[in-house]
Amino acid sequence: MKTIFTEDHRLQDGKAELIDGKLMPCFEMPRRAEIVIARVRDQKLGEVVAPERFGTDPVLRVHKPEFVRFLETAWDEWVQQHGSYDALPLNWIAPGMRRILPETIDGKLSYYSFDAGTPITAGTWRAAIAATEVAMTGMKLVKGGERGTFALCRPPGHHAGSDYYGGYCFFNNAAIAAQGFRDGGAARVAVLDVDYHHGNGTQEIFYKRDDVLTISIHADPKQEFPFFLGHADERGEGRGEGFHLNLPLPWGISWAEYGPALDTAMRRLTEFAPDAIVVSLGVDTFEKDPISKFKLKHEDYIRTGEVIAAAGKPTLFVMEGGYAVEELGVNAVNVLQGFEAKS
Ligand code: FKS
Ligand code: ZN
Repeated sequence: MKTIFTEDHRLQDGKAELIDGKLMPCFEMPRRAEIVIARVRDQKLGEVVAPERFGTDPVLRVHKPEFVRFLETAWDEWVQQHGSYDALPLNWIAPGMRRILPETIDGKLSYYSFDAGTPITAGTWRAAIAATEVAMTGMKLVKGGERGTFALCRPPGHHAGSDYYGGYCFFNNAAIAAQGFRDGGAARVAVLDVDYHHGNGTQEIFYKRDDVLTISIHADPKQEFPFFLGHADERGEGRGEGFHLNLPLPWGISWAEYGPALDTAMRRLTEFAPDAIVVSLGVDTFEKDPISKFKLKHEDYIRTGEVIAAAGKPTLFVMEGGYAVEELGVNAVNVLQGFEAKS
């Protein structure tokens, strides 16, 4: 299996995030991708290729132009106002308030974000664009006939909505690739999100559509970030009704509960008969993940890959979360090797 990777991910290197009431070193760090690419090479998974340039066109297919422009200029506006250190928002809209775009950078950060865990840095724009190009290059390879391809994206993407960022995500790499498959001629595309956290951005982007089936298996939002989306009764809207599936699971579960949820997801996915699958591949479901509360083990990732392969569809894996940094490579590559074993 080919892996798409670029060193440009290093340009996103935030100092701190607000977590558990403390300003702590960012869990979403460059070393994450370095560990994964090292394991890809070590296991001889396949060729590692650099992304092609796509620019902002594919990004604008799923994100609003004013949001894209905001991210392009946010760092410069922040530096002008405050100086050269990471930008974090401080407050957000509440029901009854009005979502009117403020003129100042602090207001714009609040308008376009949903948490204080996602610093905008000097290199955020370039790293985030590079990650979308990694996903798009992977999409092109799968479209060209590859059975499976790994887009080693960083920063991740599944929390980013059509006009907001947060949860370490700026652009929704998986959604951009899914839309890329559609624009490249696929009639139906499925996005399967196995990250521990609900893929709220992906859900929002495709919620009213019946051409992209979205499925997310995640920690119940009654207990876990992002809290305000990801419940089981969210099934899509309008034409999209029945084309979104949330499978929330409680804290503490292991493969005994996860396996059946994955089977349910794959049954719905197979019934949809997509031309391609995009997997939002988060491995923060791991038992030793420092910010998560599922209990999956190394071997469960092999099983996950096998189960996904059984659908028999061209598949693009897009890297999302995972914070047990030293074990990220093993877990992510286990999924890919499980997939290859059953392809
Ligand atoms: C825990 C607070 C959690 C933010 C968690 C972000 C998770 C990001 C992710 C992604 F794939 F996008 F990277 N704060 N007490 O893993 O879903
Ligand atoms: Zn996650």
